[in-house]
Amino acid sequence: MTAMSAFNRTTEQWKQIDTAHHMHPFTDFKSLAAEGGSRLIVKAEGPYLWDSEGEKILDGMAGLWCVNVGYGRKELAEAAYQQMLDLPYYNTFFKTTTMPATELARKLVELAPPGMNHVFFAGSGSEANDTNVRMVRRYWALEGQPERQVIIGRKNGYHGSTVAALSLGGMSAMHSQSGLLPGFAHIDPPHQFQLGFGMDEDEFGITAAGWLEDKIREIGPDKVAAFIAEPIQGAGGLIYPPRTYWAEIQRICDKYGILLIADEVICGFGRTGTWFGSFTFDIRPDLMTIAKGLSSGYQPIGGVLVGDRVANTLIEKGGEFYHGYTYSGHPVACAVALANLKILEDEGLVDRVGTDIGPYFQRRLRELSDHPIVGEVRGIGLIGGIELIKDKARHDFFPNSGRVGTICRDHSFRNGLIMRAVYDTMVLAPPLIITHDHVDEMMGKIRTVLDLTARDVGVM
Ligand code: PXG
Repeated sequence: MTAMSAFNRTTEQWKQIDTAHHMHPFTDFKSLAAEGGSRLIVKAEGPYLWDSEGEKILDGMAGLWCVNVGYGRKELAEAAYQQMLDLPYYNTFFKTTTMPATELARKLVELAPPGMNHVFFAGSGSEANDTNVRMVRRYWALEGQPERQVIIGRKNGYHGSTVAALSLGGMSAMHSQSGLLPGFAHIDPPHQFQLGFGMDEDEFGITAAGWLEDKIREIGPDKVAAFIAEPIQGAGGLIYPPRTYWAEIQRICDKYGILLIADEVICGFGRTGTWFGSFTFDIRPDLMTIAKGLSSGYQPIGGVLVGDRVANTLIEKGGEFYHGYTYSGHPVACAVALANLKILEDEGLVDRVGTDIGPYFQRRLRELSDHPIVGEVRGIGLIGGIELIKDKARHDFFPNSGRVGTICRDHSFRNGLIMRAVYDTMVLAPPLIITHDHVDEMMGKIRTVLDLTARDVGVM
């Protein structure tokens, strides 16, 4: 029995209604309908999902990179229930606050890198990145340099789907449909396997970071407001930074005085084996975007952790900041986020990713490197990518990037494992609670799926 059992519909009926009325995100509506609609997911426990046909699926993506504490956590349901009884909603706009929002702000500051002492809450990662754009431009206006407008991001960077967030991001397909806003620029990501193959890693890291300096010079340093990047580029294909990359990016940002925004929406809350990707890669951001793992996806919530440089200016010189969302600091979302952070701490889940399950997952993942269709395996902690390639020896990629990735993803779904395909890179970001046995189960399935894919496309 689930809460929805009362509707007493067949899977077919659910699918028909869904196809008739529900426009899904990032979906070709017509071809989804032609395929008979979506798979209906009905329940979940730990790292597993079940569909309406009773099929059990290992969720290698923690939902959408977010269910860090795994499914079925009663503590989170109870936190929501109790907060809904006490105070289901109140805003934080007009000289009012709530206990969950206040305590969550305090807790986040405790976890954040030193010098980040404030939080601005939003409802999602996209909204939080809109907040970043507003804050960065306001900061420079208050500092007497209003011409500093341009924010530089990276090609294939993903920062969300609102118009400002897609402009920060570097997804050309999104730009072409929705209109890239003026005042945004993009540099290539540090994707060594594609852009610097055969080069010394340290040298490539410096070269790739240098693309930021080139872009700053091209635009004019007095016009550049900020640089935004994910510590590890997630939705853009699991692009793992070379060792020297982040230190050099940091040096360039410092040299030109531009603000550095670390988008921690995927890397935050334990994914890389520390609380934030900024710790893993020794980044000193001025602003950090958070969402996803903040509540493990149990409630929609995001935010910006604001460093002292920006906060002091906004507070001391800014007057009223005309910005906020109805659900900024939503008490139920904040209560659930607090309960989620408590689980991460009490169960030592972040340390476990750093010292136990993360290294095991990475070691097992790298064993797949010997497979003929696997070009490169990369990642850290519980985030990993497997880039598929047509001919390893000749470093030949598949034509029509994304076609083979999709074949592989479909095989994976059919074999009871959710993997995400980004172009021809297979991506994994499982819940942080997975065990060694789960990892073994996952690797067994992946090998089967790689074999099937390789056979389909003539690599084996
Ligand atoms: N920043 C990053 C780094 C993200 O990965 C966002 C911001 C936006 O967050 P919201 O909460 O507005 O979605 C994201 C979201 C995918 C996929 O297919 C990835 C995301 C969202 C949807 C799909 O990999 N990341």
